[in-house]
Amino acid sequence: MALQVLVPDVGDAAEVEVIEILVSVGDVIAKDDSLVVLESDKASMEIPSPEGGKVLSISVKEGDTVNEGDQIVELEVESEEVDTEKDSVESDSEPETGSESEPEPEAETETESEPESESESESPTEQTINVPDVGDAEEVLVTEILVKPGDKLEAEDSLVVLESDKASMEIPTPVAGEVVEILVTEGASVKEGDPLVKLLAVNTAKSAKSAKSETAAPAEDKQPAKAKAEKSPAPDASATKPVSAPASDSSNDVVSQTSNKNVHAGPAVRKQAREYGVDLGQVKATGQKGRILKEDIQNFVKQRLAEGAGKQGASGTVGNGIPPIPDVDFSRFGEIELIPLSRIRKASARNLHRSWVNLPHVTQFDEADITELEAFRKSQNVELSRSGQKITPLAFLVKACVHALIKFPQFNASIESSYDNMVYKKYYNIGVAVETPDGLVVPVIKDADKKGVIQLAQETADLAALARDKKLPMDAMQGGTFSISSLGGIGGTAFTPIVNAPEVAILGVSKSKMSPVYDGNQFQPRNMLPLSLSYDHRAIDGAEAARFTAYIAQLLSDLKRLIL
Ligand code: CAO
Repeated sequence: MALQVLVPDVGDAAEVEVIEILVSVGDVIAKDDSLVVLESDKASMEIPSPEGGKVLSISVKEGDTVNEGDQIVELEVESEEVDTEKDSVESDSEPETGSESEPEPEAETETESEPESESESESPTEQTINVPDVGDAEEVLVTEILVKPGDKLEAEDSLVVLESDKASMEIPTPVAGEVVEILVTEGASVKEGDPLVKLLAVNTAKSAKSAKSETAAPAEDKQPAKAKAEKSPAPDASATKPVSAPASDSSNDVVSQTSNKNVHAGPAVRKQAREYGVDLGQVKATGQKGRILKEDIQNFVKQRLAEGAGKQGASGTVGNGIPPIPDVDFSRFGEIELIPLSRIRKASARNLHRSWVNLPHVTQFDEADITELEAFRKSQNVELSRSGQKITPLAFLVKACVHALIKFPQFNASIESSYDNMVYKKYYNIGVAVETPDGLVVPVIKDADKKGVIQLAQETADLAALARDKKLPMDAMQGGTFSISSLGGIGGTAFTPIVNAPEVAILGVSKSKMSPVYDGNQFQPRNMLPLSLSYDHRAIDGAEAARFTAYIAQLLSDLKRLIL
């Protein structure tokens, strides 16, 4: 049967605006799923569905102004108990809608002491402003405190923002006066009748002004009272504090609060922003009339993560206090061309940057005498050439690394970010950095400890070919426990590779060359291979790294031990 869902009682507000439509025709929704967000001067509220069912039609559009009793949607519901009479539906949904979110100051705001008589008394009296009736919600959250001790308020100026599951609402003061004490903290749960703010109340706006001049702090006089600054078209305040505004800086406070007040967002969006620690004032709104949507918060978070930092703070730093590299308009100095970064290059840039800024890197250098190994390898290649196979020094390096990892398990481990545990891995998966036209990728040779040199050589060549053809499956790049970056085919004497976190070490290999090596009696021509082991100093001590690298060099120099 069809069920019309109507705009419920929306408190004091005669008209409210439809800010967001949260369902589409054809949607199947559950009871209490939110249908639309309505917004008055003081509150935004999600209107829940009184029943589960299918949305047959939507009678409003974003930007419409609606009144109590207007139809919002028509639902097809299965329940036989539903009363199709409009009045019944309306009253059913009323408690859920946060319709009490617009408090009626005179009726609902309790005071400790009655205001004095209606005469225009100049003598202020102390009053406590309590949490008014907040509708169905038993407890609501104090998401923002809009005033501070010393602020001079007119009647109806907002004191705090309260938020329930379905609505956020500003609580106004029923009387003019000066704030004496704030009796709640942000984040506190409160219920009807709980004290919010203690005021030195005066009965008329005129007398409030005269009270101001007696106690106003000089700095405050130059600034509009915070609540006044918030008299913007926006309905309610952002639920988060801007990161860059120090709490103690009252001038910053006023500015940031004011900017937050220009934010349009529903309770669910504000809740999400709070959970992510997002300052809504910094989020680009894509909803109607500049309203922030959930997607805007998600995009904001994604963008911040991608940037690895975010907007520059007051100290000229971002993220971990690292100054950002400014974007320069290079076209001012000459012709330029913009070429978008490949997906691989973007991903590797992010990974490398993350490792570089998070891990204290140290690089240990050594050399391996591979004279005999090279003679053996070349002889093997002659034999293998008939089958089209080839072994490069890299296959022996993988083998040597696996031996060393078995002997020094802390290099085949990861450190927990909590620093509680080291995670020792009992499998040996060696990542090999491969240069491709689109950027660096690191395919992984799985269970390298179970494979012989020829198989390792073949697998490396196959993985490199797949990587260059962009055909590497995702799982071929996962599960690595240690990495090797070989630039030996290209050149160089040494370099400092970046650890492929959460691994703790990476072996860099440069080009081997014949060098004169003193044997105690004379110089001998030996083929020396430069090794550069970068490691995460949080997980590995320098002495261990020196032993580990020396052990690899020793294995590469002693072919028999390596092959065994
Ligand atoms: N010293 C001297 N010669 C070496 C050598 C070394 N350390 N390593 C390889 N060579 C030789 C090979 O034997 C081969 O010689 P031949 O052509 O005479 O057979 C030649 O250099 C080319 O080798 P290769 O590069 O094709 O093969 P590989 O197994 O050594 O390396 C791979 C494979 C995929 C690792 C490599 O092609 C590659 O992409 N390297 C770049 C990795 C990179 O960019 N690292 C930087 C990452 S930032 O840390």
